[in-house]
Amino acid sequence: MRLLVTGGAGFIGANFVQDAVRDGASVTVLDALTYAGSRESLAPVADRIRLVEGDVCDAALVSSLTADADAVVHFAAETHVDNALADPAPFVQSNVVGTFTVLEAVRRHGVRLHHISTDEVYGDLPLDDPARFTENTPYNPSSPYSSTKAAADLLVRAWVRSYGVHATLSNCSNNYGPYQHVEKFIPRQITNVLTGRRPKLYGAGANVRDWIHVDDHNAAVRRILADGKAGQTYLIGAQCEQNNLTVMRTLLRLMGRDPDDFDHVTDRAGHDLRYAIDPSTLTDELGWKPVHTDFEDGLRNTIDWYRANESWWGPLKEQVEANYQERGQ
Ligand code: NAD
Ligand code: TDX
Repeated sequence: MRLLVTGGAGFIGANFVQDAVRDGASVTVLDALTYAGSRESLAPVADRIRLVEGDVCDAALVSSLTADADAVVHFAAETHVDNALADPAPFVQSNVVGTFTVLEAVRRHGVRLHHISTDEVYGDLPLDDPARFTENTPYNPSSPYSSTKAAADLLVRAWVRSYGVHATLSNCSNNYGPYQHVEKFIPRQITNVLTGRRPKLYGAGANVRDWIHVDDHNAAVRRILADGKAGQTYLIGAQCEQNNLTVMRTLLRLMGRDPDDFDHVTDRAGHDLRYAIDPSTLTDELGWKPVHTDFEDGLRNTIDWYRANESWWGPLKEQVEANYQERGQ
């Protein structure tokens, strides 16, 4: 299969591309190589892919690459909630206009699309309620990031209904694993410890996230690409709800530190309380199940990866922490 993978030099995209190449796919990556994208994340398969540095909003480029593909997997986006709060403009451009551009290209060339989205489009859930997100939960995004992802999802749904575009969508919970940018919660805390900084927890740390290993997310995407129903949305999650305080203390314990050796910092504006996914459509229809079900084991392997790959994340760390410091975080 010839795949065009947008955002394939980012965290989830690079892990996806590495797996897809090992499975025998022929892969072209389109990535703008923003601060979040990196050629090094594709180094293990560099001689077996085509990496095109370009913007997903460039209609002529996206159209010509799409014409040569059997399917497009669309990961490219601005992804960090704190950055969106500081400056939402690139989020509207890359996430909304970028998805529009991809949709017009797949419509023109009759190419299959899988659109990657997030559970954050559903807003948040109360802490003291067992309810989880399903495919029928109404959209209710809270942040500039999640509202642009929601807008993108709605464009995809409209292009399916209005133009018969052959697209599937997936909304996944919080990913962790190798190659995640050090701006995000888990790698930030690991690399804070590794560089002698104190880890930083927003507010009291009561907010709950539903964690999934990136390889389980990507395995689900491959199942959907193979057998997903056109027009269908699939929720991807590994049923691993944890509050941030617990994750912080677990990381510190696994790294041999005192579990309370961290700072409480200014909370995120509009901070979503809880995300939780009911993945039963995916498990019942497509038989997908997560493999990395031991979260502590997954965290231990992730810590080991960051310990062994300082050359990948080291050059990013100073700038990220300078930005956080400016925001009091
Ligand atoms: P990331 O920030 O690590 O990577 C994003 C990639 O997209 C980068 O390589 C960047 O250079 C590229 N990009 C950004 N704007 C672009 C543009 N205009 N043109 C071309 N390339 C551009 O993000 P990630 O965590 O790998 O997320 C990938 C996708 O998965 C996103 O759509 C995100 O919304 C979604 N998602 C992420 C998570 C998570 O926990 N990280 C969970 C659910 C869904
Ligand atoms: O230093 C920190 N301290 C802290 O307490 C950081 C960076 C985050 N947090 C908190 C905020 C969140 O409650 O940890 C939680 C996770 O934060 P992020 O890693 O920024 O993830 P989140 O905001 O939940 O969004 C992520 O999951 C859904 C991805 O960044 C999105 O792209 C994805 O759609």
